[in-house]
Amino acid sequence: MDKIHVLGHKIPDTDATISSIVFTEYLKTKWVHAEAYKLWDLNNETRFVLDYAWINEPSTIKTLEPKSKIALVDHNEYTQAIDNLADLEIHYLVDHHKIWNLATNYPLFIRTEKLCSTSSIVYKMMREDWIIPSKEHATLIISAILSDSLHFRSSTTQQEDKFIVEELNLIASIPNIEEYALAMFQAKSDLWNITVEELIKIDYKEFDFNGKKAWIGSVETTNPNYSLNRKTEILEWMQKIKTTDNLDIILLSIVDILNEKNTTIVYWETEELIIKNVFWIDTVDNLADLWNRLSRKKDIIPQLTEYFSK
Ligand SMILES: [Mn+2]
Repeated sequence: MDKIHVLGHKIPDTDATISSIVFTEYLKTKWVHAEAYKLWDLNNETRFVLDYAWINEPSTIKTLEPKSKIALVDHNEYTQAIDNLADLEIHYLVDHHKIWNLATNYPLFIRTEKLCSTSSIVYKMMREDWIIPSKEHATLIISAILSDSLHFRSSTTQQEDKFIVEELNLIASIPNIEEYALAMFQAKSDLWNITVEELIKIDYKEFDFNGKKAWIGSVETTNPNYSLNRKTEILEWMQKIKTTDNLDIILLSIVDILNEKNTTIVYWETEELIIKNVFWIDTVDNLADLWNRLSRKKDIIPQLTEYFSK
């Protein structure tokens, strides 16, 4: 049987990586030949989590042979997927994002739910089939939930996600979830040796808003001032990226995890006007205070999508 390549999104984060690992395990219990891959290097938080759980990093691929069989986890948009997605056969999709431009010529398995992480959904599928995750995988799934929900701070968090963490910790036995989450966020905020370019590209996604090309970045951190103090250099890099990638919109949110506050760096007048029209918020010195809009997928993207569909 052909192998199913299980792929998370570009600029892999903790949930994309972990959902690809645990969904691969799920497929294996169904006697499906599957392997998880990542599309790029992992961030410090994901590395920390994999080390803690004693799990190896998936290997990296950039493209696959045409007609390769794949599973998409934690994304479904072309702009965020493996480069030659159009040449591949999508056999599975497990996700918790908006559905935008996915179309196939053949039947496939799709499962999406409004849970805070794709890993929560994979765990539900395991539970429905009476599959008990190993201690290592239970640790991973808890970590993905804590990461995507910013330890339940994000508006995407459901009661069900909290129950899943409690239930899985009977297996994982993480002594103190609060301390563990903080250690994860500190690993993610360990930015001292990275360049400004790496900083602004730490977690970005590209979107197509009705023909407008948008680049929406997010730096989730326990130390927002480190990024905000580099605003001038960041703006220079945003200008470069906007030109080279031919973008219509570029925004970078600095998300203060502990104080639950989003300060967004707004590149130029075009973006200022959008922020004003969409959120009724004025930009001062290239900074817009977006309050507690912590979640890109729920508090930013739907509003922008609606604005550009008019
Ligand atoms: Mn996710």
